[in-house]
Amino acid sequence: MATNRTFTMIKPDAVAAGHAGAILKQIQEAGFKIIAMKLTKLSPEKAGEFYAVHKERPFYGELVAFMSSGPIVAAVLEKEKAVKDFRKLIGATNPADAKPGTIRALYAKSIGENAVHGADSNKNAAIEGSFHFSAVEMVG
Ligand code: 3AN
Repeated sequence: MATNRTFTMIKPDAVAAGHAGAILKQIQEAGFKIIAMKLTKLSPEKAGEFYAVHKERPFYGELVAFMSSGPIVAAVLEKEKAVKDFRKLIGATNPADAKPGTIRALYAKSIGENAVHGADSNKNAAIEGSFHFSAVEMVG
């Protein structure tokens, strides 16, 4: 298949700072097609479930508290090599290491409050997309 899908969230820090529009513009200009999208707010339970893979990491509590602290924008994106190219577009987890011009270099405050999430594999993109959207909500 020539195109594939990835999953993203614009995190509470970036939504609260009013950067959602600029980030979506950058995502679209990089060639990603939005096939599902919503503004939503995760409960601590839902955020804990979403980040269950990080349960043993020292920052898990902080991550769950932050991700449930305010509205987020969740979206499924489609493009050739979507997962890989989106990780490139968002930049390194720590904004201090993110390349100039990447979304995290432009908008992230810290390694914890780092503006956007991007799925790290095709498998996780599918799991995370269906965590937030039903099949009929994906209109690509
Ligand atoms: P990425 O989001 O780049 O895939 P992961 O999967 O290592 O990075 O981490 C998931 C999320 O956990 C990050 N987006 C970030 O919000 C948070 N996080 C990662 N490392 C730290 C850390 N050392 N301290 C606080 N939060 C962290």
